[in-house]
Amino acid sequence: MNKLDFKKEYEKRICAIDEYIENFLESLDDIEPVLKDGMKYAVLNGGKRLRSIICCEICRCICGSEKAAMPYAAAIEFIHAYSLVHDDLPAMDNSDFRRGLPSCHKKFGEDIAILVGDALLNTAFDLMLAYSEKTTNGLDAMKIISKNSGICGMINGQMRDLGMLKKNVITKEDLLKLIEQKTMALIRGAALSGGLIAQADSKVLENIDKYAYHLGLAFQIRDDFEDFDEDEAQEHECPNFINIFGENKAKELLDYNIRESYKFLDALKNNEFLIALGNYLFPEVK
Ligand code: GRG
Repeated sequence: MNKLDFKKEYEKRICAIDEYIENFLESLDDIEPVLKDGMKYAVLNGGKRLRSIICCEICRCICGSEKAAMPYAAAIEFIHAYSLVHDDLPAMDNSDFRRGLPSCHKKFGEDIAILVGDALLNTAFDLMLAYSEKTTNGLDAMKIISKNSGICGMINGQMRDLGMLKKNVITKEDLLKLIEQKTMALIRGAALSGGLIAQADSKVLENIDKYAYHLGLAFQIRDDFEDFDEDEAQEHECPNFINIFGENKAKELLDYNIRESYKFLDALKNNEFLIALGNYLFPEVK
């Protein structure tokens, strides 16, 4: 897929997810307008839609349509958005900006931002539940998303992250364990839920999981390279792949994991868009 076609396809997919999310949120009645505005602000303003697109695209590669995956993809975006809203709060990462705009608590106040995060998480499960009986493997898809975003995944990863701040020595194993849950788990949940809804067999699901594992790891290393530059500017050092593994090793790991992710995509038919997505996110890895 050439760059121009990819851009068009990517835009198309972002629009489809945003339209679904917007229509869904609009259809909810009797909600305090500020709560709905906060939810829309947190989920719709910018963002790459990486996890939801992966969920839909994996489904499309296997069964030819992404339609059945859409409610799950939207739910994953809700969960991702809630995690960002809560992560930005003063009690967590204390970030004033998100996606180039004031973070949710800066725009709406801390009290409302906490409720916006809660509402996004709860709504994600409402949405998945509404489809779980009429979608083949819908319940399994919901379970994998729940597991990967909850106390066996993202929430525990965030807890480990908080614990790191109190540790004097952080090992490579500590960092990997933290990232596997905080960042990679939701990406794996997104990919696997798409595969489950497409009724992929266990061998295909294994390949999908490995694809998402390697992509998720590379994604975090890239994020750490970006944070590392910011941290240097702030003269304060957070534990990340660059200061724990060293710049060269971190770069080597990033390249290795992207190449591995492509290997596991080979097992999927119609994988052109996902390969092009990898090239777009990591243009330096050939
Ligand atoms: C509060 C339970 C809870 C969890 C927070 C996601 C997270 C856990 C923290 C965000 C901080 C961070 C540096 C995460 C690692 C990489 C990451 C998830 C970046 C943001 O994801 P993108 O780049 O965001 O996909 P967009 O804005 O494109 O949707």
